[in-house]
Amino acid sequence: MRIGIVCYPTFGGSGVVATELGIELSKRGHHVHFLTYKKPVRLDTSLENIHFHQVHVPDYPLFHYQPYELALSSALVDMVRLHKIDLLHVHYAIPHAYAAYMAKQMLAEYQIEIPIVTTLHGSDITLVGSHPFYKPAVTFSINHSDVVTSVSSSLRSDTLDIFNIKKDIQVVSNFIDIDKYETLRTICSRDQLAKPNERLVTHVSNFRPVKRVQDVLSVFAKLNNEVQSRLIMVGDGPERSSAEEYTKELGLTDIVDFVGKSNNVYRILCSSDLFLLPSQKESFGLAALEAMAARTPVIATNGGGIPEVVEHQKSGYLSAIGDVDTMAAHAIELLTNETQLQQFKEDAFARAKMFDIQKVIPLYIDIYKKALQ
Ligand code: GMT
Repeated sequence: MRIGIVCYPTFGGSGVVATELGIELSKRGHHVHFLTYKKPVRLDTSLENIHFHQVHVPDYPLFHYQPYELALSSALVDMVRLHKIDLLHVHYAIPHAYAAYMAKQMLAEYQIEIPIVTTLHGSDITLVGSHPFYKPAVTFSINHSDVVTSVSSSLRSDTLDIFNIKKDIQVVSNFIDIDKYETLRTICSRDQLAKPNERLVTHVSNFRPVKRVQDVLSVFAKLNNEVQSRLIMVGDGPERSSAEEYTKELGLTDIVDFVGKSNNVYRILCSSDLFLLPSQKESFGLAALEAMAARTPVIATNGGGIPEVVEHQKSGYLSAIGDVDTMAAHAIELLTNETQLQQFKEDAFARAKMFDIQKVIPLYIDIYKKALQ
């Protein structure tokens, strides 16, 4: 098949999922054409069967907002015609499903019928798409996709609750390349990250308000009162400077490292004893799954799709949003009992294996085949 993938090229989970999906499809002989405004961070364009096309939005001073959807839908038309694309898979409804719908209409003028598969990722539904300014367009684009998938059951029910959806939504969960994690394990080294007597705790996110990064620091402060630890904060975003300020207020600057965005998260995760994800909302929590694939148990909140990934009291612990005392108590319990910690690490890995890419890709291939019929 010749598959066009539209996604965000940034470090966010939806872009990562789209990229990993495209790479795996290319390994299986499909031609995958990525169309985004920048090369996706995890995409190696030298790989066989992988193609990257960039959306350019010319700047024109009349426009207060440059029309990205227009440029994207035009680029989709060109890409589909030139490369004889069979199917478009768009990740994140806004504005990708909308632009794909427009492209589909334009392509019909050339007697080209192109199926659109839309994957909903979370914030496109629960945080952004539900805003009254976007809601009619998002509802329309979902209803006019040929196939709609969501990354968790929780996101599926949120979508059905928030929008007037007339389409079936299939749950295809996010995934992880377990083999890659197992290979990387052989080069895992903790020495430069923490001292031998420190427990290593990690948080990875885009530092948006929904991630509640202050809770990460509050939990860590309470943990560190009992267990000598170090926290690595990976990522960047709007809450980073306030988090750094809060770190100073807590007097933790020597043991909290803000390392910014990283292409090498695995190096940190594989050495970590614990991963913190106290988000207000997660449709899935890909960051938690990546931690678990690196054998790191997770302390997270119990809302959204997280319970579909992390099993409470097995691969981690789940608590109510903002309940930093309970999260800290769980962290202390786990990090003061080596036998239990090792068991949680094994259980986290066993759970992650259930989301192996090899199990999930056939589901997408099946969806593509049905859409093409
Ligand atoms: O807000 C983010 O974390 C980024 C966002 C994205 O689009 O990349 O993440 C969403 O999609 C991820 C991949 O499917 C999910 O793992 C995240 O849980 C989801 N974020 C939210 O629902 C807030």
